[in-house]
Amino acid sequence: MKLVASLTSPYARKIRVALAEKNLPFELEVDIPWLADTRVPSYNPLGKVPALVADDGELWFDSPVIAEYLDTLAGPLLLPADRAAALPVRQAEALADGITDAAVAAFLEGMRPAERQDPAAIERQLGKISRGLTALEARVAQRKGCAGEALSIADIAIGCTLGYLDLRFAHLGWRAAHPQLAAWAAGLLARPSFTTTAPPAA
Ligand SMILES: N[C@@H](CCC(=O)N[C@@H](CS)C(=O)NCC(=O)O)C(=O)O
Repeated sequence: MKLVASLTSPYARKIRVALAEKNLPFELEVDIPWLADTRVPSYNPLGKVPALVADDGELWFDSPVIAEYLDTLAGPLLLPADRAAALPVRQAEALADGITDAAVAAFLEGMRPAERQDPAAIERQLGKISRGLTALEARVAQRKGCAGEALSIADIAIGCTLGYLDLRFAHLGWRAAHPQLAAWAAGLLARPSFTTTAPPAA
């Protein structure tokens, strides 16, 4: 199978970590969807990474769907097979992905020429990040859908969100504001699946 990904995408990193944790072989095609010559739209009509080409030729996109597909293959399950048990994991994953969405939106707004930036739009996204991290910290403390004994897709999503904040928003100092989350994440981010997929320096 082939994964189409950029090396800085936190969503693509989710899948690279998941593939490593499941020990599934794959070919990595690096493609930056913002470049004029990108081939990403030929894999995903939405033009976003990650996209996965399965061995049977089926195309999968959106990281939660790809992760679910990987669970049909081999390796430790990232999502409980029982649908009710999977719900809190899905919720924690959505929370982490939502923080990533806000961070990406704030980063992109901040990349616009200064005179075209909307400071209120950036503040709005920063509010989502701050509230989201508080909610994540509570979930980790309660082991609600994440931070359990087995690594889940929610744990992976949280790690990738925090890694993206380190990459683009280190100045926000999320560790100082959320020490319990930081203490738990230290072990997570030290796993080989995370250290080998760390984004290149910004
Ligand atoms: N919900 C999607 C988000 C994917 C996404 O937004 N990827 C970004 C890279 S970080 C992208 O490809 N953006 C290109 C674009 O929006 O045109 C997922 O979880 O896979």
